[in-house]
Amino acid sequence: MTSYVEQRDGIFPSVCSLDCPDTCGLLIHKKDGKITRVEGDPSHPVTQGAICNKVRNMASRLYDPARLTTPLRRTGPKGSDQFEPISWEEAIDWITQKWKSLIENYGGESILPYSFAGNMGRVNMVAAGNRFFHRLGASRLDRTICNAAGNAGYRYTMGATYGTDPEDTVYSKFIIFWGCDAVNTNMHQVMLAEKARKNGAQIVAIDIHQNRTGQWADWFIPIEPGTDAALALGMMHILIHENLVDEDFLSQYTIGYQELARHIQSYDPQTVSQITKVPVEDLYRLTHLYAEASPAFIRIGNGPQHHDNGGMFVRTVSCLPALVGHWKMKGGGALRENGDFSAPIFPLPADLDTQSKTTRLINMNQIGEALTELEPPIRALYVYGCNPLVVAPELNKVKEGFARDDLFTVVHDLFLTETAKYADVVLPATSSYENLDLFTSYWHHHIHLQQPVIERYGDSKSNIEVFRLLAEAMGYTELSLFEKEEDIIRQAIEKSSSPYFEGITMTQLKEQSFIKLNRDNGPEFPGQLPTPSGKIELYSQQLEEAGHPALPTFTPIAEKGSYPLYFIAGPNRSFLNSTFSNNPSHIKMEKGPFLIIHPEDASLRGISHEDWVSVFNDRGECELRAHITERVIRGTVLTQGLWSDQPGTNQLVNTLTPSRLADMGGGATFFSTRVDVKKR
Ligand SMILES: Nc1nc2c(c(=O)[nH]1)N[C@H]1C(S)=C(S)[C@@H](COP(=O)(O)OP(=O)(O)OC[C@H]3O[C@@H](n4cnc5c(=O)[nH]c(N)nc54)[C@H](O)[C@@H]3O)O[C@H]1N2
Ligand SMILES: Nc1nc2c(c(=O)[nH]1)N[C@H]1C(S)=C(S)[C@@H](COP(=O)(O)OP(=O)(O)OC[C@H]3O[C@@H](n4cnc5c(=O)[nH]c(N)nc54)[C@H](O)[C@@H]3O)O[C@H]1N2
Ligand code: SF4
Ligand SMILES: [Mo]
Repeated sequence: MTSYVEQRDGIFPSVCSLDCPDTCGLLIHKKDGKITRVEGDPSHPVTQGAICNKVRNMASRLYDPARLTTPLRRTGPKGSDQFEPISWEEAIDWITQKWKSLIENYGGESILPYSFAGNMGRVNMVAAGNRFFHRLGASRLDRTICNAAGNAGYRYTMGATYGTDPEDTVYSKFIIFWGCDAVNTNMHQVMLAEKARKNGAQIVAIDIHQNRTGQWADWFIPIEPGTDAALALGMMHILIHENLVDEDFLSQYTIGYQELARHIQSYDPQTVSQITKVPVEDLYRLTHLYAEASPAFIRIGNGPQHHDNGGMFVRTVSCLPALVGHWKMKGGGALRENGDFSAPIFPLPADLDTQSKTTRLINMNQIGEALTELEPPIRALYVYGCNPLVVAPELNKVKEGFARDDLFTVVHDLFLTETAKYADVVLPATSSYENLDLFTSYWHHHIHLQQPVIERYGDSKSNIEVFRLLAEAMGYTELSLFEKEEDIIRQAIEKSSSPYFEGITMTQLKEQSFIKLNRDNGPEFPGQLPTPSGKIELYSQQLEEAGHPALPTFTPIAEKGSYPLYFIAGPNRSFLNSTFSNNPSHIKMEKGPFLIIHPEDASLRGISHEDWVSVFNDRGECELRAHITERVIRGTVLTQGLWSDQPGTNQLVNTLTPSRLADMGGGATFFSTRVDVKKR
């Protein structure tokens, strides 16, 4: 059969590779070998033919004239955009000579890979780099920038990131989007909730500003940043006092109810209302609607876990469905993520699993400190699928680290990103549409095979192709370092020890392009959970052993200090983190980075609508245009989108955010930032 790439015209199945929960099935339209249109696959049960605007316009990114076509060598100072083309042979030779000498003099731990989910393909994001850097003996990266605190918190309660099947949420009768801007960030959950609404469901959004999701919801509840655990504890207080709990469910499926019932006494509605600024009557109304719905569903967003107390927030909210017993009803429960259903499929191959020593682990949220303070120092970085000089916290420190003259940096990307400008060698990456890869979702249960649909762009290479070249030049001989994509994928799905993959074959996946995991094949849910007790842990001994309160608890966020405003810089609609922030087509859709500020906070500072303002704290400063609206609560300012630093701008929001770690999982605390604002 001719491959999709060889067929110059036609419509081909594909999958979105971006770090978005929806992992959409796509149809790629081609004419003369080039993509002319990208649409949602109408036959995909979750995508249902609908995709976001940013990916409908994917072709403008793929064919953006700024895309890299050859390897480059830096000729100007670090951070400049002065580079000259070199060949792949020269690039690989230079990198591996440098690494060999570093390994000989300082050991493999002097080298650090830095990567995240720019392309969610399991071969290119996970398997290839893990194998290669394990063989090299490099320092290990703790990949904590996204969801680490929240997932750690959820696991204390539920054992794994196992939540409601989102396709079942059409049966929910009461849906809470809790710190989740789903209209922008998880649009298919909105489509499913819309169906539920047609069947009588009510939709609530709890957020620090009335974003698009809050405007679409039936009821928007504004809350003080970082106080959500208190709100959930207040709900528990009312549920327990009014005996709205499901005692049968509690005795069969949970441990620690008696301890919890005593513990929540201190979270009476008045106290909780003072902490959260949610009026007492709203707290009662929310709790009653929640308990009386059959069933209720909570979509737990990523936002509130980007606070100092983010782990405990998720740990706490994830106890609520157990109190009312809604896990037993179709469409009831909660969903933080569902990634653990498809996670354990890429164990290290036997020929590499021979080293007894594990190397040092470096938290990616503290890359600035790691590069400027760590002993023995990191002397070389290999960055792929990630743009730390836009997305990592405490950017000025990160820049200081990347600017070190004695640091040898390689960046593999599709574009000359802010990070790539600090590289000694830049390598051009293929897009996911040029690769063979396996995709799993961290929200729904379908897995996808991406078969290459277009020719590679210029002289670009995929992550795994580069790792094979590097392995060869390093003189490594382990066969698993040279394994083909198809063999890695076949083994991952057909030899997986996961019950959810049982019966799925590569042949089937090639024919159908996506298949739903068999969730019912696993242990009974929520009957046999991977917690120490096998039950939902309202009381967690494990948490206590890790130095936290064993019961759900509210702890105020750490950063108070002398700056009067919270600063919350989250994602926007038209970018995917910093991806698209350098593409003129997508910048145009978004218009500009704005500072959203309450009228009273603006007038206190003499700021008018559309004024340019400086947002500042001890870590740095950035400049944004003020948008005055009552949709944001007083005392909090916010901005949306991780904008690149276009010439003449000063809009890198992470200049202001702290590299302090959250309470659990080494997670990031982007949203626990304090600032002040003044007219520029
Ligand atoms: N269009 C688009 N989609 C995306 C992304 C993107 O960049 N653009 N990024 C993807 C990625 S990597 C992720 S992790 C997800 C994230 O998507 P979401 O899960 O929606 O998380 P965020 O957008 O980070 O934050 C959600 C909301 O939390 C609110 N928030 C902040 N602090 C608090 C608080 O203390 N309490 C409450 N209740 N709310 C608070 C913010 O105002 C925001 O509206 O989206 C993915 N999808
Ligand atoms: N202030 C603030 N900061 C945040 C957040 C926030 O809400 N607020 N969100 C945080 C979150 S949740 C996340 S997940 C992170 C995300 O941060 P990142 O993981 O850095 O995500 P992107 O900014 O999308 O950058 C991905 C890069 O990978 C490149 N890429 C794409 N495909 C490939 C490929 O196949 N190979 C290679 N080598 N490169 C490829 C893209 O071109 C892009 O430059 O940002 C975090 N930073
Ligand atoms: S970014 Fe999300 S919503 Fe848009 S196409 Fe990709 S998976 Fe679907
Ligand atoms: Mo993320």
